[in-house]
Amino acid sequence: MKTPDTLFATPRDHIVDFAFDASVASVFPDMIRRSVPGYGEIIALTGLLAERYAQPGSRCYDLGCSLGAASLSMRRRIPHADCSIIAVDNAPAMLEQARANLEQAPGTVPVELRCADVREVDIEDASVVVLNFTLQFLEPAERLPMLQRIHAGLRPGGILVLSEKLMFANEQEQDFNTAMHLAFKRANGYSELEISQKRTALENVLIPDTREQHEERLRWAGFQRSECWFRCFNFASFVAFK
Ligand code: GEK
Repeated sequence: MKTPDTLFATPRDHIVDFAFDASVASVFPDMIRRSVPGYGEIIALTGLLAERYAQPGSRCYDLGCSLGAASLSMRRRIPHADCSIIAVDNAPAMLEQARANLEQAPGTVPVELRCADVREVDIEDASVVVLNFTLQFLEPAERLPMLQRIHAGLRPGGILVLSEKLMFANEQEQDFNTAMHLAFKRANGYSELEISQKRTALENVLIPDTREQHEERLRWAGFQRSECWFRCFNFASFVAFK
């Protein structure tokens, strides 16, 4: 059974910036499912995207893999045994749990776990690269160089799957989506205290962009085309084609 997320349930005198430490790793599946509308769909459908776009003998990357959900989904679906998956995260507590999850569900495609910063990982001979709710944690100025490196490391015909929390330039759109996200978290049992303490902890750490910023940046990075293939309130996933 998933350990329930109660990390922000009791009042804190001082809220420090959110960190992916052992306490987060232990409740992560429950936390992300209750906080990100559409997370389960995005994970499952990432497997289908990998099934279609993984090329024989190529590498698939899961950058900011957390507990390895997207890697597991890709491994279930990739039809080429000579592919490999490289799953990267810089939080040792998250990777430790990812290792245990991957060992419990063996598959034919090998998965290499790397404890590293995604900004420093060489992307080579790739057909599928997944950035599932990770780009939003990089400094805004570091986002374009990251996408450029991914584009350079992809084979022709390869794809980037980019999932992110969105913000909106239009005030009414922002208000509607913020309100519905709040309703989603309340409906999943989070209290007002938990919601507001977590918001404070994430304030300086998770900086969202608008859909237009993402689409423009993907073009600047060299992708010939991108599509927003999934959206639920203020969460979206794009697929960008090389
Ligand atoms: C999923 N993709 O379940 N280098 C490496 N890892 C990083 C970096 C960095 N510079 N910055 C953040 N991370 C996952 C969910 S969670 C999203 C991704 C969330 C890692 C960080 O340690 C964490 O594990 C992950 O990116 C973000 O499909 O919690 O909202």
